[in-house]
Amino acid sequence: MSKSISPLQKTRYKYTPKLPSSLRHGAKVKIIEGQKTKSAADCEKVKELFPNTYGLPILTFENNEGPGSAKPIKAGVVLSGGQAPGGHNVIAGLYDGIKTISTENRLYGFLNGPGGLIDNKYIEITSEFLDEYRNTGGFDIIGSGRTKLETPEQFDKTAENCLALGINSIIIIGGDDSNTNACLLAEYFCTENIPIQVIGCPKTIDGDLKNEQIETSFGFDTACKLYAEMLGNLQRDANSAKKYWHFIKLMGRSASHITLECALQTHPNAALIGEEVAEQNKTLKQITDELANIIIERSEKGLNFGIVLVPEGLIEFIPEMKMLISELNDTIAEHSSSFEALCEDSEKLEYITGKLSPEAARVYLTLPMDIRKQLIMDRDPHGNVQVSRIETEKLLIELLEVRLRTWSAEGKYSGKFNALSHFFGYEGRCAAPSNFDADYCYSLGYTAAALLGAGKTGYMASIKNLSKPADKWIAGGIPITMMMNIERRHGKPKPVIQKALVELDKGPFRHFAEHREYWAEDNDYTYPGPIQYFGPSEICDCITRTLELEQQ
Ligand code: FBP
Repeated sequence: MSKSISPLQKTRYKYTPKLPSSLRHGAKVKIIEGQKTKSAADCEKVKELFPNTYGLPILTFENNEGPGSAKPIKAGVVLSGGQAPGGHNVIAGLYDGIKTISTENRLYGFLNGPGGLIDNKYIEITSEFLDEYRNTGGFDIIGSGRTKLETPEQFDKTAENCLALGINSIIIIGGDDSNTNACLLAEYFCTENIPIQVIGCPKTIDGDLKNEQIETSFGFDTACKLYAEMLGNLQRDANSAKKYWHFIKLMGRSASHITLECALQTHPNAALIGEEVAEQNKTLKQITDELANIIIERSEKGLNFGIVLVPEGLIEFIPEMKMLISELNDTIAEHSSSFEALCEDSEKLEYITGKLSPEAARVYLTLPMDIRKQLIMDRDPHGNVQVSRIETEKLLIELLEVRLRTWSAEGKYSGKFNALSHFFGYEGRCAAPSNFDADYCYSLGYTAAALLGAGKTGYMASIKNLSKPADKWIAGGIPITMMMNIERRHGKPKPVIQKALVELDKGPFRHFAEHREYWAEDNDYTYPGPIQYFGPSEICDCITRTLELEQQ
C-alpha cells in the first residue's frame, strides 16, 4: 500500500524555499571575513579552553562564486533535543547546498540524536528519500535525542565512526547546550588533528538561543503562530460562552519568549512573564493576588471569564520555588539510590521532605499534593526537573480558588470562577513550518553547506536581517565561542552559550507592559487564525511580533 499523504503536504512538497541573494547561485560562495571576535563574557577563560576556535572572525558570503571545497564533502547531520518546525528543511538546504558545490558530495543522517554518532547508527540521505520530507514538520526523517556529547571518550568514538565512513564534517542542529557541545567537539578535533569540521545550527521553539548575531532560533515562529491560533480560538470560545477562565501553560523550558510572543499576538487578560517575576522577587502568593484582582475587576463588569497565559518555566523563576527546586535537584542526586529504592509516593515524599532545609520544607508542604509529587518525578539528562510535567496552571487555579473563596466570604468578591486548564506544548513542535521557518531553515542548511565548502569549523550558521524579505537576508557564520561565557553547572564552572531570557527593557516586553492593563480589563482579543501558506505575502510571510519589535 502506498503512503497516505494529505493534500496540503503534497502541495507543500512543491514549495521552493526562498534564499538570501548571496546563496541564490549555490553554496560555493566567496567568504568575507569580518573582525576577530571575543566571547560574550569571561574572555580569558573561554580563550584558554578553546585555543583553536576562539577569536575567529564573523563570516558573511558574497554572491561571487568562491573556490569551493578542495576535497569532496561527506557530511553527517544530527538533530539534537526537542523537535522544532523546520528541521527537515535544514537538512534539505544542507543536502541541496553541498550538491551545488559538487554532485559527488554526500550526506548521512545519524539516527535519533547525538547518540547515533556514538552508536554508529546512520542512513545515507538521498534526493529521493529527502523529497517526502521537504517543507514538513517533525524530526522523523532521522529522529532526535537528548544524549549529551561532551566527554573525550564520546568524541573519540564519534571520530572513529565518522572516519571509518569517510565523513569529514558534522552538522549539529540543536539548542544552546547542543551547540556548546558542537563547539567542544570542534575544538577537540582541532587539538587532536582529527580532520572533521563541525558546524552548528540554531534550533529551539523556546526562542532562547538568540543574541546580537543569531536573531532567532528556528521553530519559534511556527510554534508561536500555532499556539496563537489555538489561543485565539479559546478566546472566542470564552467570549461566546462567558463562563470559563482558561489557564494555558505554554511550552518554554526556561525563558518566557513563547508566552510573551503569544500575548503580543492575542492580547489575553493576563500573561505571566517569568523574568519579571524573578526581577520583582514575586512570591506565589503575590502572583495569586494579582491574578485574583484581575478576576475581581472583570467580574465587577460582569465578565466572569478570561484567558491567562502561564509560561512553562514560571515555576523556576519564583524565588522561593527556585530555591526549593534547586534543593530537590541536589537532594535527589545526592541520595539517588536510597530515593529510587522507595516504591510508594508517600514514602518518597516523606523521605525527601526530611532531607530539605526547614525553609525549603516549609514551601514544599504548602503546595498541593499533586504538585509535590510532580516536583520529585524523574529528572532530565541534565539532572533538572522536567518543567513540562509540572502543572503550574493547575497550581494557580487551586490557589486562586482558595483565595477567591476567602475573599467571597469576606464580601470582597461575588463573581463565579470556573477555571479550565490547558497545556500547549508538544503539538507546536512538529507543526508544518510556516513560510518563514521553511525559508529560514532551508537557508540555514544552505549556509551550513557553504561553511563546509569553505573548510570552516566551530561556527554556527547564521542568517540576519530577518525582518526584511528573504533576498535581503544576510547569510554567514558566527564563531560559537563568541556566544559563550562561563556558568556554574552541577557545581562546576563550564563554558556555555549564554541563554537569552526575556529582556524587560526591550521592545517586545515594553509593548506588552504598556498594553496589559487594557487587555486585562476589557476584551481586546485578537484572533490570528491558522498559519497561511498561500496568499498575500503580508499574511504568509509575516514574522513574529517579537522579531518585529526587536528590529523596529
Ligand atoms: P529544546 O531546548 O531541546 O529545543 O527543547 C525545548 C522543549 O520543547 C521545551 O520547551 C520543553 O520543556 C522540553 O523541550 C520538553 O522536553 P521533552 O521533549 O524531553 O519532553
